[in-house]
Amino acid sequence: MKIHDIPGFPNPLRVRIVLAEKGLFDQVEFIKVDLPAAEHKQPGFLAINPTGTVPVLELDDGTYISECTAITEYLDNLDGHPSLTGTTPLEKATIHMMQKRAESELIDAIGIYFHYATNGLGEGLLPYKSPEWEGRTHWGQMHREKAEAGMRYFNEVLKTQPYVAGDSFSMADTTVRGALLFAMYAQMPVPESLTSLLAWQARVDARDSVRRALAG
Ligand code: GTS
Repeated sequence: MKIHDIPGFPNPLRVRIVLAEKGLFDQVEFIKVDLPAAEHKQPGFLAINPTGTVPVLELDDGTYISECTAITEYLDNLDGHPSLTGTTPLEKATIHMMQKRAESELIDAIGIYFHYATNGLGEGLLPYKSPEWEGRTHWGQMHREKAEAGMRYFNEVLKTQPYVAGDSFSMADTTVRGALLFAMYAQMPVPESLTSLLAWQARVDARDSVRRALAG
């Protein structure tokens, strides 16, 4: 298997944590995609993921799977013992619900803020981020506020349970962790008042898998 991504980046981190959780980190080949140079917006990459985003999983038979949730489902179920995506109908539904909230309210919102209201990844990618659009900064700022509200929401969730989708570490936690990495790059750190979210981050960062994935 191959993973097309770039180390140290937020959405790639989500899948790298999954690889480490499943003991697969050393069994995949990582192929670096140059995001600042907009390699992911060129025809060669768009042929493997028309959405133009990383990460992408490439299977040995040439199948390409994009979207962190889809990649996670695949990797988690390979050994027949899913540990990150749930086993009962209720677990599966809850994990997907919470991870979707983490995408929409946090990681995607931070991404929009980063790419539209700041310099983002710089000149190479700017042409793909609507540089002529007058409303782009305002739109970006709106998403920063959305992400700040998302942080407050997850802080409330984590007041009453140890992990984002309940009692166990799951795919939903990988999404929130990726989001907080993105928040750091976007210079919107978690406010000190959100103590449950910060305690969760410390707890999650103590996991071997997360340490490994953060190391690149
Ligand atoms: N929903 C996608 C997924 O789950 O894979 C999101 C993927 C995504 O947005 N990836 C970012 C990307 O490729 C990488 S990162 O910024 O999170 O590290 N962005 C490219 C771009 O041009 O915005």
